[in-house]
Amino acid sequence: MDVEETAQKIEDMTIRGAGRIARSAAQAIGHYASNSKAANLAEFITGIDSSAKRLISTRPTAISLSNAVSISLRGVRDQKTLEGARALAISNSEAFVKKSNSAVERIGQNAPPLIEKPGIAITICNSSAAISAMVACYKAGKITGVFACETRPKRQGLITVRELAEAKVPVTLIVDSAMRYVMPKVSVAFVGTDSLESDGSVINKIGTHLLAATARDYGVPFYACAESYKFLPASMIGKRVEIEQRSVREIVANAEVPGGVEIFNPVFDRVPPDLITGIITEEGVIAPSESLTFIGKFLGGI
Ligand code: RUB
Repeated sequence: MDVEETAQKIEDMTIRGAGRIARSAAQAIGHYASNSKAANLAEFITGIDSSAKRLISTRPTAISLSNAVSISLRGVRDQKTLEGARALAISNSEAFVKKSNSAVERIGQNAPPLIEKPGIAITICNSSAAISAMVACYKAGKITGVFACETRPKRQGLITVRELAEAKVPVTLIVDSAMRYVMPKVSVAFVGTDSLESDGSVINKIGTHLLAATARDYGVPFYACAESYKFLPASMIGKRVEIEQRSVREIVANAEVPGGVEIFNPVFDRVPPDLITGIITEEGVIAPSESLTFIGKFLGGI
């Protein structure tokens, strides 16, 4: 899929979820590199730079998107020939997609040993990494089922229940505000991660902070599942992840509320590190306080 089509699909959320967004952006860079009709290296670099800019502009919160683009462009500008630059962009983007897919699988493998006593899990939104963890835990006999929050306003919980049901994991759909009601029955929370900051804060779908606070109130361990490329390296120097606001029409249709009523639709929130039991990455499970060291070790050069 070319850059513009990919960008539009990310904007309208046909492609969504931080990992999928990242993989599609890398593939779009690869597509540009394979199909560019640039006459020389300078033209190729200009084209790839504007492709990168277009892709990164689509959604602000998923740092995986800009990291995927940076990783796909690594070393490309230093190439001496057009063909060298083309080949490197293609191989970088292919390697990123492969690594990203295997990271999701490895996150799944790292989850079951964390659970001592089998019970019910809870999740919010739709995350390929969290699904991988929950499916692996179910197969290992570590969870007996999942409560999936509906996730207003876009109801990504419906995708989660479909994916879990397809994987034969018993799943119960609840509205978001039922999370506290069911929490006494829950043994573990697994959520995905849109982005991470160096202090160990996890940014994920709106409601994730509420879920983490509720889990803490009931003594339920709360795990964020995150591929290493979801960290924002610039958070080490104080930059924070921008929280995306989307159209209010995702919440209500035009005539549903009187004119003059303000509607606010922030779609992510930030879970503070003290509410997070652990971050499950493909490189192992870390405490939020280990995030800084983790970024230094695994994200050098972004
Ligand atoms: C998706 C969301 C997901 C993370 C992680 O939000 O918050 O939990 O992106 O997903 P949206 P994954 O639907 O607005 O993109 O583990 O698949 O990367």
